[in-house]
Amino acid sequence: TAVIVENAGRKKVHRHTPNLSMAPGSTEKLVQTTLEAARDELVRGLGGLLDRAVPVKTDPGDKPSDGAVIVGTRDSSRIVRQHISADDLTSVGDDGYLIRSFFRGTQGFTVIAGNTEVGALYGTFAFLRRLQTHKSITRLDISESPRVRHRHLNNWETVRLYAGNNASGTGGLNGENGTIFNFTGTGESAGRNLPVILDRYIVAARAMASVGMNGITINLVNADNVYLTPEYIAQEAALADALRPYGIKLALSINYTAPTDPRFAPDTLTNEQLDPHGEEFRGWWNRRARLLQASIPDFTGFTVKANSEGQPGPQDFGDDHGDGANAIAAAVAPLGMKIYWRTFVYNADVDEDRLKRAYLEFGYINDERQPDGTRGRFLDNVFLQTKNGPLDFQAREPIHPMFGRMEHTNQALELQITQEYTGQDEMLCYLGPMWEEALKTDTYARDERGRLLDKRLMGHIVDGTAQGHSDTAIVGVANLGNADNLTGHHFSQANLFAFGRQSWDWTLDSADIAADWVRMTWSNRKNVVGTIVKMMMGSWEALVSYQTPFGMAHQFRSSDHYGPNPAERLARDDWSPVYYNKADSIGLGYDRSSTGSDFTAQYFPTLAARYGDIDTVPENLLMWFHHVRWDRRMRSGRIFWDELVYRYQMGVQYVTWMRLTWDSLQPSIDARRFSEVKTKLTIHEADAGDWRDTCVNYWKEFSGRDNPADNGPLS
Ligand code: GCW
Repeated sequence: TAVIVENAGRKKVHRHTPNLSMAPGSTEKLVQTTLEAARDELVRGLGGLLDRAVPVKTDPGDKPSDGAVIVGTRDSSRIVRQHISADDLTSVGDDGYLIRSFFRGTQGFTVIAGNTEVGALYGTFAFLRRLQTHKSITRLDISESPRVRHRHLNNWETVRLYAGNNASGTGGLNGENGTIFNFTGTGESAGRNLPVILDRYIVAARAMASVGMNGITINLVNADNVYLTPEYIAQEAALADALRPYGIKLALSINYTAPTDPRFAPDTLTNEQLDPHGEEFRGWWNRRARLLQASIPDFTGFTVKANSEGQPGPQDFGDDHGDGANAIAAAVAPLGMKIYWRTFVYNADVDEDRLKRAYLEFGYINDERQPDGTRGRFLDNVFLQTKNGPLDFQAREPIHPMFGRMEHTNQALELQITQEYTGQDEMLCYLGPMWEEALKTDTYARDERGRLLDKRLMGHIVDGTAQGHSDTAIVGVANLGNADNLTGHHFSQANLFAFGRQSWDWTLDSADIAADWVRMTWSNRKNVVGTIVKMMMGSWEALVSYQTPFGMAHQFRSSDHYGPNPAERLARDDWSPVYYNKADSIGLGYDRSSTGSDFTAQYFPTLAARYGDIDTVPENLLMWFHHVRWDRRMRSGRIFWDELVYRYQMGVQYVTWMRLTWDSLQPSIDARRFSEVKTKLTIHEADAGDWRDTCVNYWKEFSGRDNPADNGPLS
């Protein structure tokens, strides 16, 4: 075996931070070109997997040696030019790759080729993944390209960490797994702040590239303007330089009223000058964007949370989301940048039902007829970024009704990888099946003449094939932190991995993804793979069962979004668990059918009818759409109350089973990670029990019923 990479360092990527350097004592290496990164991955990966040193050749001579692996583009590599036609390569697009086996007599070699160097890097990782997961690497004829163009992380990171506070930063969401990028370098990390590059930035970049992610918005959506100051831009440029070889481009979250921040003096605007149609506002954003582009030439644009949860926005000045988004988009369009405008809005004046508000604030802008006869007011370089469900990353939600309804607008899907509402870094919860369920949900979308679309799963809407969009995006709220394993809980890595794979190809099976991950992370032994995959595949449904069964939503205590507090009443109705559970002596759940808020009418007719009728709504979404009588007969034959209690108990029992099952794996798992996961599972089991007991005891006050007889003792 040899690794052959011709001209790996030929096209030096221009660095904008002349003294870019790794922190002292680093084990990672800074590479300058993507082909250097691919070469290093092969050397490291093959060397480790085959347990022997693998030589690198830059000039293969006439014939590649037996077992050689050649990586490149037609431009960089003579062997690629000789073996892969331009047409074949063109068919996989910018980010795709081909992996092909070639034979000469008894000798063979493998060519990994991309149209671009990044494509070749993705192919390299895919090849290593095959090897690592014990799939065949002979007779390969693989052709792959992503279904979605922009596969980004949103890194909810604050300048300061709000330890333990869920609402403001990643501190609470990731538990002890604190902030990944180090801008301020105080205390222990003094001298280790950007522009110094820490190992973990490169590790994260490699992890992201290994599953095809190609962008990251580095700061929290409740944006601090400091990220737009020259001091920070210099640091961001260093980060961009370090991540660039891995195909990862930077973006920033911004605050709509940043132009009025005195920190930018003398370049500041007054409130009156924030008019989105005026030159001042657009000029300001254009100047900031140019400043960014001067240091980060491939800077991709801005993520905006506006008029949401106290963030300022165009509505504060009598303008709407279309005016605001288009103003900033127009300002940055000449620079090739995009705006990811979030639709996570829920202004209480819009409607009594929080779930209806986003569509009411955005839908009409999509429908609006334009002077040139076309429809949809949002500019082409605007993405509306929408969470998978209509509420807020609950463990099970119906799909957001805006998917399919925004046909004249570019839409980005936002998923939450960090487990804010799914156990944070304490609970083992594999989210692949949740995303698969959402992406493969039939929207029953129709065209303007009322005909059902052929391709109409949520994934088809997102990948553009349903309604003919060429610019497409999936964004994941990241769970990266400063823990050695990047994610805190070892099993949270699986969610980062799955996000990458599913944003590349949403049609993948989440169980297959889990199996790959287990093989790459824990072991290739059949019984270990089978056992861990089984644990993972049921873990999300178990969490749904002990937290929010049958479509119960948002019963989290407000202090940390981790534990339960179904009785909580907060200043805002729509933050209060009681608003969602609507517990009374009759039953439980929120009537959103035509007899209630009529939220169901926002779905296309087939889904609206299905969800709106208590007899046809899937039971796992029951309480999202209906107030369910305690004595309602469920499909199992049990009454709702009994089934509900049973479901809570089942969820907890699954966690007990996971804990015992993990114990049985001790001989096959290294001691450190075994005990770290074991500790987490013990906490997980206790906290799942707390969810069951707190919720069931509270519901009892309304149902007046006791534990069902066949349910065994609840503690
Ligand atoms: O899930 C909620 C979180 C907030 C977050 C908000 C959002 C950063 O509790 O912390 O704000 O969603 O998506 O904007």
